[in-house]
Amino acid sequence: MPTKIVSVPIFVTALLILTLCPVVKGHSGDEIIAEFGTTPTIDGMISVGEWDDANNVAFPATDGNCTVYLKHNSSYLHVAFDIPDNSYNNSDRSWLVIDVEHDGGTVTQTDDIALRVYRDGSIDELHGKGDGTWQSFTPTGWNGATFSVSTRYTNEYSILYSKINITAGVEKTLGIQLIVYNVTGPSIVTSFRWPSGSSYPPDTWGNLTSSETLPWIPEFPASLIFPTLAIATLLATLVVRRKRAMKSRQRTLTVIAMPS
Ligand SMILES: [Ca+2]
Ligand SMILES: [Ca+2]
Ligand SMILES: [Ca+2]
Repeated sequence: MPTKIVSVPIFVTALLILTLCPVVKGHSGDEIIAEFGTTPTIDGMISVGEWDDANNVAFPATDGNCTVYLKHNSSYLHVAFDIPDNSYNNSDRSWLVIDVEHDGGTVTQTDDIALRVYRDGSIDELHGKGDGTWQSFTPTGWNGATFSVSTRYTNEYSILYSKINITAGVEKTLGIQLIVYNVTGPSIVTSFRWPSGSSYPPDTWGNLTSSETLPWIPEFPASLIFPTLAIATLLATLVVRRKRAMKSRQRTLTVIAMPS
């Protein structure tokens, strides 16, 4: 039947379009989606164009809005902080806080980690102890760098998937909190946080996810979409024609086999 011949390729094409087009999702509230992007150079500097393909959030900080960029490259989560801060202190710093198991709670657990990059270029790492305090660990599985001028500093992070229990291609939501510390003396620290109103309990942190259709792996290159659709349609057409030919041959054989 002619209708069936046409409908199969159209069905395959429609299925491919649905599979290849990412679901559009808003970036409102306390959720960030890290989309696939180019791999940045972790030198502390946000170079021209280097983070243009990242999603970002902004929140009020020391001397203006801090902007934080997030993206991934199918092996690493990449994060950059751009922090306006007119008062240099070695201990000015950003915090990238992650609830790896996304299990919330009122105190940080051992899966909750804080990765920190200081304005003087040093880095350190904390893990929750489960008793309301943090414990210091040697930084492993990630790298960070800083770049500072008189009016601001920028921090870049590169975190290996295995550090935060991400498997490429598998959906995973992380808890996330972004913090900026402005240090103006031996014990004077002002902190700024995203999500707004978040604090120490992981229950107050936001969510970090990746593309729903292709979680934590590269987006399908747009340049390959139409060639792939064309090949799929051609293959579907060939399959249908082959089936038609086989049916036709069976009918012929049946006629020949009928007794006269
Ligand atoms: Ca850079
Ligand atoms: Ca400062
Ligand atoms: Ca946790």
